[in-house]
Amino acid sequence: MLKILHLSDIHMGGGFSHGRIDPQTGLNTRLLDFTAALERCIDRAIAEPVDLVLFGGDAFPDATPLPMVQEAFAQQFCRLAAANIPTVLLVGNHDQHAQGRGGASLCIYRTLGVPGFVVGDTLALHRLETNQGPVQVLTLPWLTRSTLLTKRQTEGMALAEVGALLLDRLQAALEGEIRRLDPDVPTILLAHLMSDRAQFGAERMLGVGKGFSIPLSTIARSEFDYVALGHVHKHQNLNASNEPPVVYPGSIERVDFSEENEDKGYVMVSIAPGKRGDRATTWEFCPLPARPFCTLRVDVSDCEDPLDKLLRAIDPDKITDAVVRLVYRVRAEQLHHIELAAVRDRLATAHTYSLQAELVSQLARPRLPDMDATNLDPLVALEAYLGERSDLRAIADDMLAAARDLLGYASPMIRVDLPESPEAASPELPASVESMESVGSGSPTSEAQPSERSDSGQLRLL
Ligand SMILES: [Mn+2]
Repeated sequence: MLKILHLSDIHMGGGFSHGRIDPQTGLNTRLLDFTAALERCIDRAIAEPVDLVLFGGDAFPDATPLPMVQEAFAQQFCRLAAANIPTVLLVGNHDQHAQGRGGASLCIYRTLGVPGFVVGDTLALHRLETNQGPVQVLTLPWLTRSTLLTKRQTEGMALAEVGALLLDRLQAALEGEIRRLDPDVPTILLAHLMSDRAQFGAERMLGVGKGFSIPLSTIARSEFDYVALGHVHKHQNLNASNEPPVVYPGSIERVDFSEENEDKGYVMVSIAPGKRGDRATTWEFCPLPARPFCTLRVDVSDCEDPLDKLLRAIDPDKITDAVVRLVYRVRAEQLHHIELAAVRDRLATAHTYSLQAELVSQLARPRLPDMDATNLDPLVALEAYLGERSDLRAIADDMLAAARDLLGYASPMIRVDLPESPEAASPELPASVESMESVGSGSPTSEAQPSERSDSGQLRLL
């Protein structure tokens, strides 16, 4: 029986704004959390021991991690080399430089010749020797235009056409690799991609939009015993028949608030020996004790004693050691009734917290027309937003064009009817909401890194 540990989306060094400085080590506590989660995965791999470890990509938040972050990552994976456990490190979108080349933070393992380590930075078939005999791993790193197409081939093409061509090329290349497979050897596709069937948190829906995704039928092939994916942070199996299982293990720790309600963990896979078609694959999701995230939403705008309501909304026992965000709707004239020191005091059991006051102004007009946010098209939302922002009129068309490009739209815009000017807005519409935020800095302070914030639906890839 071939035993494999499959983990993905480590994002080590990310989410520092949710942590604080650990007084003992001087390191951000979220780095310690992510390291502890990775350590648990490696512990399990060694304790079993497994015959192979597959990493599905996105080691770090970007292509140039800090040396101490690189080191924390290397210290853990190095233990696999010491235990003679073959390991495949796949390059995800976060590991690539902007031009889609490289993945140097992982390629260093190949350069150094770490025994048993393979880096998947191209579409390639690797034959690995394990304690249970040979295994074939087909690596498919995050695909960009430049991976399979030259600039000249895509000149003048709309993004949707490029996407279709890219998919054609991928299918042809995959087909070529599949024909080379030895049917008597267990075979795994290890890929960092967005599948058209993947589900992800509602908050992320707006941000990720309709980027390039790969049909499940392209990857759920009977030639594979298991399809090991990375990219989507929510654990899921895309192929209910399990022939083969097509599994995202998800991230090993919560990267942001969109993962508040998701279990975090890794996957243990077993493949029985035999010929193609006879080999049965079983798998199991193994949860990790990720740090809890907790969003508290309170509307105090209509009450007499806003501080009391705010304090009662916070249960110190329920937020112990959690990363907390307290979002409260409040009227401007209530602000001076809210004694923030008392609120911070009540939040003291949290690991860290942030306070986000949403100002309700009674006279203002609505920011956006009433739209159903759950299946709101991002472009419609952007256009509606820009329609309300006369100060952005000069760059509105450029922003829309850029958004269309990012989202992969080729077709003309869907238009929504908006009032021509602010004066045209109906005074009966509900009050507007503005958001202002202060990051918790009571006893434990956090280093706020605005560029990293993604909880408010900013554009961001997984
Ligand atoms: Mn990714």
